[in-house]
Amino acid sequence: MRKQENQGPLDVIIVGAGLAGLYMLHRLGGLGFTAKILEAGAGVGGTWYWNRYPGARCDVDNMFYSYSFDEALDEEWNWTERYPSQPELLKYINHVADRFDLWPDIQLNTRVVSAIFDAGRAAWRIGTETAESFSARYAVMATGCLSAANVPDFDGLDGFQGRVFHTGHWPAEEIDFTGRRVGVVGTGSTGVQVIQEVAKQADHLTVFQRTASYVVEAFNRPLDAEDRTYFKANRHELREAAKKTFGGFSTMANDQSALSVTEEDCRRKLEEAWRAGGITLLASFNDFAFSEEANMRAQDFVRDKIRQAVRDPETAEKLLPRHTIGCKRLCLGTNYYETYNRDNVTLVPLGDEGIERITATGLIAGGAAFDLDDLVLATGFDAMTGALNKINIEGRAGLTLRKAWEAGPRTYLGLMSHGFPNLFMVTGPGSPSVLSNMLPTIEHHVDWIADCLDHLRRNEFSEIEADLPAQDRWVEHVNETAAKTLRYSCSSWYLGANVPGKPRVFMPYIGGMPSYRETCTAVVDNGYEGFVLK
Ligand code: N01
Repeated sequence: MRKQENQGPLDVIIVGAGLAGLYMLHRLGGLGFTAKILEAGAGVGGTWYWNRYPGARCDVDNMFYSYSFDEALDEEWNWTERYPSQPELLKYINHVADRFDLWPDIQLNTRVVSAIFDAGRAAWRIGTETAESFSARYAVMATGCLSAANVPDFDGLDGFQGRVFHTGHWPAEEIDFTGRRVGVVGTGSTGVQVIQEVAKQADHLTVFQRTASYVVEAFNRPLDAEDRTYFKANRHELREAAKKTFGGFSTMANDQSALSVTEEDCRRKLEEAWRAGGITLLASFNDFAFSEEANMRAQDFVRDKIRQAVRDPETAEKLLPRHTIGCKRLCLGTNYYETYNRDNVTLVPLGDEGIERITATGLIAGGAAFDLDDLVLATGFDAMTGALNKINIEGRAGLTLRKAWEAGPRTYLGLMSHGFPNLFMVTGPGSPSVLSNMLPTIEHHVDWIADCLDHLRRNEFSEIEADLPAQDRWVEHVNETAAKTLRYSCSSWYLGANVPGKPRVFMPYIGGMPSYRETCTAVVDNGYEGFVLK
């Protein structure tokens, strides 16, 4: 193992070369800071590098899921589909790295395992899996909200003789399922995408479903020259309008209660939103997230869609979700429910005992044995805190982030955590992050951090830290805001409920992007209120 102290201290080490890390590097370069990205993967792209499973695509319209910081980039890039596929996104991200000459400051194949704060020098020492060591005054964790795979501890998994894939670590080479009996575990956003594709290839596909999901129709389509001309001519207005919405998505929300209209009118409006396609269905009315009665109207609407799509009534019944709609993230599909009309697809709802065990040749669930050649785990992520907690982060006086967050994450604005000076997070817990359109949200955080570092340098500060009382007030506000919604009524990854033993805390901030942006701006205008600058 190499043990190496790398070149002299840098201004900033960025961990992760996804959409956040790359833009951070670009901004810092523009400000004249010395910075370097350390990236575990063999390429850039983060989420879009690792999640290469068949069917992987973004479920946000490309116009709103692309960088907005550079006019020429927008002008020259031509998206080909409404929802970009993983290969197209990866090509775009590589193009960004080329176009802005980012490669010289990106070190690939470098997994960061530790980050230790040296209080005497007010600097971070970053250690890697191969015992390399880097030093920088600031560290920016651009490690992603959904990047630490959740691999359930299934009894017997190691003894399975077939192939096992986790969707979040999909191999780079093409995987052929022709003639094979494939089992997919998990029916969240990822499972839904992978199931639709594997069903077309496998000899037989068995889907093991713990919780039935609400899947809305994508209505994906190829884009033509007219679409592109429209977007390029109107992109500023479209993006500004999107920023004023709760999640930064394309649709202006309807500020009307679902209960203020007749059931028929409610259905008409939902049908209109359904036909438009996309996960903004629930923006059709303003109280789906707050009122169980209103929520039931949307639930019934989607359940009826499922009954219409699935020919076998018994299978349809098994596919009907029963939880609050929107409590778990809505999934996006293209004829997902119709997949269960195929002769080569079987749905197996899991009972309370779940998957009992994996055998050498398949698995046992509900007392029945299923023979499988391949097992695909679409079992999600240790979300929001997983990637950070995998790194041994030690702040002031040896305090570890794992210890500081053992009862759930504690941050100020999702940007910093008390006890960890000069360490920033991009879209950390306590920020809208995963409840919003990630790209504008990433740009917002990166701009905030870059401007902050510039401010510190201009004013000759060498240290910034979240103030404890300010952080406590923010955490309370984050919790109070979530408690007013129906988000505690299901077992979602937002609550950490998918990972055994994880504290049940609603991790993202659910106050909406517009008010969050205003708060971040006000904090700066008030001299970085709630932060201690030294
Ligand atoms: O993960 P998930 P995901 N035994 O946690 C099941 C984003 N995303 O990778 O619901 C059996 O949602 C689990 O069951 P349950 C998006 O934000 C975006 O699908 O916990 N089953 C569930 O069905 C999304 O929300 C895109 O009861 C087990 C599934 O596995 C987030 O990523 C595409 C199990 C996991 O679903 C995560 O989605 C894809 C066990 N032990 C994802 N453990 C875009 O298009 C878990 N499950 C942008």
